[in-house]
Amino acid sequence: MSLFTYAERIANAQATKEPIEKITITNPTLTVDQAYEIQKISMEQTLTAENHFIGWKMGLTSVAKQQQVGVDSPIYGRLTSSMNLRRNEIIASDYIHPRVEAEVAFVFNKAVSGANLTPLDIWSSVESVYLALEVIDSRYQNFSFTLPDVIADNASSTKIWLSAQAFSPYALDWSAVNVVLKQNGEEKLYGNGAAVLGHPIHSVIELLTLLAKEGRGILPGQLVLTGGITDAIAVQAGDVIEADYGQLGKLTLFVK
Ligand code: 0L1
Ligand code: MG
Repeated sequence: MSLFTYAERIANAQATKEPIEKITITNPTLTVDQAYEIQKISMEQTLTAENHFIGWKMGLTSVAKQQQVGVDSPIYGRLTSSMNLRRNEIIASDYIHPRVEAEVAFVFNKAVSGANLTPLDIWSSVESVYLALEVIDSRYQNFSFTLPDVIADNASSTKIWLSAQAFSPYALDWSAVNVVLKQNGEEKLYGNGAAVLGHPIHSVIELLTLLAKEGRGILPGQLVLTGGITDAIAVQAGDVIEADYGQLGKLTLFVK
């Protein structure tokens, strides 16, 4: 099967909400590079005048998630404008098995590129930081995949809900942010910014290192979702999900 065919199968699973068998069942030798190519093909096919590329997301940024998939490096996915929710609401039946996790997102106002940069190389390009809820939804049966599978599936990217308030990158130490993720008022998960590779800025360093292999970087205006501070929580119709970031505020997502 060609990489184009795999890209089509993933896009079809998303459109029909019929999960597919992971690619590595039939193609166990699928490489990480081939998987990124599948991601690129499938995501480029979604681009239109109304759905444009807005940035990147990092996934598998916590040790717990990496252990789950048996890897020691994070992955990236592509974000497009149609993923950016206009209201803090999703319809559960629009997805296969949606989950929600709490993150922080950086918006850049200057281009930055290169492998193995330091935090200092990056901070001057960050315009602002937003609190973020990410909705993820694997297009694979049982949310089960290997590393190449999940890369091909655009790192399970689905939707994003950002805080209305933009914070200065220097407002606080983003590794010290504590988040409580509540489901219908019940505290379900706890997280700390340090869960994201020690500090969310390290997630950007990893992203830039991965992008540098392809001669790419982050451009002005682009958004980077840095990775789960909390683990992801499975949601269903009727749920109200709240991420409480303490003094920074709260984000709420209604699941209809
Ligand atoms: O945003 C994420 O960390 C998801 C990365 C892919 C793994 C998953 O779907 O849980
Ligand atoms: Mg995430």
